[in-house]
Amino acid sequence: MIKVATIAGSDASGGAGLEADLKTFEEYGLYGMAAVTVIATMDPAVGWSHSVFAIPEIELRKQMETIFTGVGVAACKSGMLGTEYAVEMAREYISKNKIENYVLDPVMACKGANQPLNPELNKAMAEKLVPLAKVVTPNLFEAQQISGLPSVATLEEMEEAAKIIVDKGAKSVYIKGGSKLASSASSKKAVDLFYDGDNFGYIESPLIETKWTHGAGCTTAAAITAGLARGLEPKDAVILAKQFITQSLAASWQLNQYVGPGNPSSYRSKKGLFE
Ligand code: PXL
Repeated sequence: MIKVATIAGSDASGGAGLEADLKTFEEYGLYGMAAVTVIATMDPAVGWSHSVFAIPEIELRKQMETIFTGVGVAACKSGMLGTEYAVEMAREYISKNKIENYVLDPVMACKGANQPLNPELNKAMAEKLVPLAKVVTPNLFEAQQISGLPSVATLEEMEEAAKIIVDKGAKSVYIKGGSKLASSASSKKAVDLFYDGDNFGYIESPLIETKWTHGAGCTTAAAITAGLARGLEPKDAVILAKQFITQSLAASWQLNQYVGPGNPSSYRSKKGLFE
């Protein structure tokens, strides 16, 4: 059995965070483990407003020991880290254990949750984790934050940001323009950019018009991690992940009046995956 891990927050509502990661790992036929960094909860009495509770450092370290020292992994990803000690600990365990297949999903805020940004934490991720990553998976906002560019909203700006992120030490970067890219509404395409320091590759899919996209970023990064664990090259892992998330969003559904996730089991049931 191929073992993989996520270092991420728990989303009590199940669509994002480590719950999305573990569901995705399962679809790829892998054995998934999780180090929980924070617990995110949503208050039904207050319009689904989010709270984030950080797991204390000592408990996080015990989970990292369990996973990285006690078991070992073929690949891992990080998602919402929430504290500077979680960033530092991810750096420590990924470098100490020489994890080559590390995917950094630089989660900076939940979709729709009016969470304050934490510039110090974002800076720590850029400095300590970007250099260790085989693939970094920012959306446009996160690409702008990591690159320091004033704006990342066009294909040209995505290329510029991608170069800066690879210059910071990442082996490759996958910037998700998705539905947010200025041109996507008119072109009806979700366009992303992959860059490995040599070539720019545009990865496109039909734009899936759905409101129910909760967990799409987490699922995409988990699918890339799983592809790497399965021995795919980064670009191939990204191309498969794009197909996986597109199918997942095509099968998205409404969970309650506030939110709806994709359906990560849809790709395998329709197209098969590593059978
Ligand atoms: O989608 C970003 C995200 C990541 N991780 C956790 C979350 C969310 C958004 O809800 O709850 C734990």
